[in-house]
Amino acid sequence: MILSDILNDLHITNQHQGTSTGLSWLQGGKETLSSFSPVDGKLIGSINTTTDDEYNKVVESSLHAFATWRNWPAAKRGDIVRQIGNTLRSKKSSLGQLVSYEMGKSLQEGLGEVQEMIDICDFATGLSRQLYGMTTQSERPGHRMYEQWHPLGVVGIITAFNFPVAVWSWNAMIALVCGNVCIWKPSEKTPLTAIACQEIIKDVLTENNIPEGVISLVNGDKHIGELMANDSRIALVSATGSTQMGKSVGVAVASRFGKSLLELGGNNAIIITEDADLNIALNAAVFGAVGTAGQRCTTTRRLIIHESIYEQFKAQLAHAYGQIKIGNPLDQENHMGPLIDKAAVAQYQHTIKAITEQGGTFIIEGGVLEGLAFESGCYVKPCIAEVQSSIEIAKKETFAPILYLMKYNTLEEAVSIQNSVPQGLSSSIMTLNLRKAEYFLSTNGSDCGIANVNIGTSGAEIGGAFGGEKETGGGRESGSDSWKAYMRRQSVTINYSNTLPLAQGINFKL
Ligand code: UN1
Repeated sequence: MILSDILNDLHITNQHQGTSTGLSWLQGGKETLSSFSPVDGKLIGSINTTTDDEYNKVVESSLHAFATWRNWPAAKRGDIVRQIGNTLRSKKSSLGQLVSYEMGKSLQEGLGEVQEMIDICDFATGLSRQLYGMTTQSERPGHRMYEQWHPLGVVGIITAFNFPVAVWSWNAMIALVCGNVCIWKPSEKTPLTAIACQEIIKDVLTENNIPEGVISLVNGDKHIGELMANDSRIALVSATGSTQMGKSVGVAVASRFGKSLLELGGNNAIIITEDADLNIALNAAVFGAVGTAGQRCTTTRRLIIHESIYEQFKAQLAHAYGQIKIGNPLDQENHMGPLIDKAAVAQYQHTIKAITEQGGTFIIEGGVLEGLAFESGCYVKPCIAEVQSSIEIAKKETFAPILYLMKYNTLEEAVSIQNSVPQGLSSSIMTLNLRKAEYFLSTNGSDCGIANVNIGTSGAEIGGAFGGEKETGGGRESGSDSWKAYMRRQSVTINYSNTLPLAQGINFKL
């Protein structure tokens, strides 16, 4: 990878403005944000962060753009999203490499993330010719009732470092075809991939004479996120990140009667039954636990294994962990790259200590890797601990490759262990037994937003509604009818008779 070639292809420099109202880049304040790669610790570039003044300019320009954009036919808006998808196709390699270098995920996963963006563009383009409302029967003669959907206005999108580009696109592409305008606040840990995305769309916007302010970017720390959460000009705030962050955003938005869409922490488990295909279970567990170095909200954190196959599976897992290659994620030989930064490493170490203190036993030890290849200080070993399902630390989400093994006897017990955590994002069962699979999917089964059979907990396709229950926040993004979160519903009743009958048979005469 030659960084300068990639930055050139993406039209970004290593000294870039960090605020855009769609077509123009604003000056930025004195504060700069530097992006260091967790891969080698090197500075990739610095940007000027958004000032409060600029933030206001961006919101004003968004409101202005909304007045025009909402009147574009949805299919025409879809055509813009189609063009964005095509540009992403041509930039997939460069953007995928930059994602991998700035965030630290493997190149395959970096490319996969850009593919996820392309997929959502296709989905949103098709959706732009749908956005269906329903009709219903009126109780009154000569009346027609139906539902229609209108855009909300300005949609604020706050994203996390772990999916620095895809999660923004799930929100933005759907919001756009629905007729909204978007303001994106990316993670301060991955500002350059965000700038690259803004540059990619800028070309499409310019070529199509799109009003300034349809897709904007603001950059900075949590202060900018707080401005958005408290700003009544922003109709919907869609936030992805920790439960703690989501709680403060959710409360602030609710206190001004705004809408929020929260996609927060997960603590995802795979139940491995005695009649599972153990090869599938093994691959799913390893990818789920070490993929993205354990930094997906869908990462597999807990394996709940039937006691009759527990020892056998444990041995297979330990053997598989022995094969994992850790190192520069751009080298396709490696399975796992670094954690995002040293604070994440400290959190990983803290959790390892807590596991031992709370009675867990490591079957694969963790530790921070040292040496020339790991000089960023962000590389850690994926580890596995055997624990009692009730220990406190296993109920928390640590964004790191730490996997807990737990034993169960009955399926009811396994499901109850799975559901015993505060989070409710993704879940999975490995079984070739139809009854067990259906029990897991029944009302008595998994309480998560995502429930998979013979698939791991991560790697969802964009076509389903993505999100989870409980402390995961309850929001749904990307596929299915998630678009409804980006629109307001209007119930319409039309009287085409020549009298005015009242509902509920009320008699009112003048
Ligand atoms: C996230 O970690 O915030 O299902 C999103 C998955 C990916 C998205 C993860 N498609 O693992």
